[in-house]
Amino acid sequence: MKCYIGRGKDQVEERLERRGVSRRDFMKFCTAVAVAMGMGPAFAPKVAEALTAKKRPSVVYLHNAECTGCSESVLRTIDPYIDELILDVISMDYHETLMAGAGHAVEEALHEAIKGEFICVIEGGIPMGDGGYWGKVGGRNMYDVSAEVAPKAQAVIAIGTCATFGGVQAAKPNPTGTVGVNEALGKLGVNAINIAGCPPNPINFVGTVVHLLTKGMPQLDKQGRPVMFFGETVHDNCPRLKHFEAGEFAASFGSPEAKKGYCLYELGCKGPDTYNNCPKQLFNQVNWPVQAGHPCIACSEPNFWDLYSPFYSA
Ligand code: FSX
Ligand code: SF4
Ligand code: F3S
Repeated sequence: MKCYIGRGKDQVEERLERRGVSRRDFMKFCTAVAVAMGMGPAFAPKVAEALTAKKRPSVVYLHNAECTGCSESVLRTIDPYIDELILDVISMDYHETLMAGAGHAVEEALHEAIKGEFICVIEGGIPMGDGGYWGKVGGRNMYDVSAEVAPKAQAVIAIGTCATFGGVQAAKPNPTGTVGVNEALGKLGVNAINIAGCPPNPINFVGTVVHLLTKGMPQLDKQGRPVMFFGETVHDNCPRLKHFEAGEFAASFGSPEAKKGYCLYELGCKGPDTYNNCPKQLFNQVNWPVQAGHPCIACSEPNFWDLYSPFYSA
């Protein structure tokens, strides 16, 4: 999957156009990324420049213990072009679930990719129990693969709550001893940027890559999450907030009150405790859980399966 390293701006734009992504669509996407980064629309040309630069670091994308929902979130978008856009603007050189190749050929591709400069993206938690027996890729356990690749990277991005904090497989009793990337690899000097969320918003991932390319390491919160995306709670920006403040709560799903936009707190909403930008950066720029009538389940917080369940009670 050697893709676009060394390709110039014109080639990238030409390629996008062949796939039905006009310059206008591309700039719209760059504006959305710029706004999500808190830089304002005027930063969009810089985003475009970073994503179409002649020499971009390649991305090596590893999978560990998870559901692949993070990759799905990046790829299964309502606008058919966005997946092409993301794959075309990022130089994705190795991705375990998207590569057409298999076996020794891809093992070689991985070893080639990590000889140069690259950003390592890790999706999924790392099973540490029983000597790492619970998850293997190419005959090696997930810890060994990540421990070989991540310390060589210019930057490491943990994508999704499984990679950041362990996620669903780390929920009690965590039979596989799964932990997040920083817990597993911190002792090797890895300091991953945590793009939390189950799944995370793809804009937060692309925005992080753009930040690394244009301004270096973003400012992180105590949980290792970029403040530009995780600096405010879901509750802070929720369109139902005025009803919360007025004491207007929906008592059941699908009730007239729920439809009128009343607050979902009594149905279990964890928005007040959850740092994420969902209300501002809708998924696919279309919708997000609370707008669709479902409480926030704190999916971008550490140990949310244990700490925030049951999900449907206050
Ligand atoms: Fe799944 Fe990613 Fe959740 Fe985890 O997501 S959407 S279980 S965060 O690692 O694939
Ligand atoms: Fe806060 Fe949730 Fe109510 Fe929105 S629905 S105002 S996030 S408690
Ligand atoms: Fe997750 Fe809550 Fe957003 S459940 S997707 S952080 S609304």
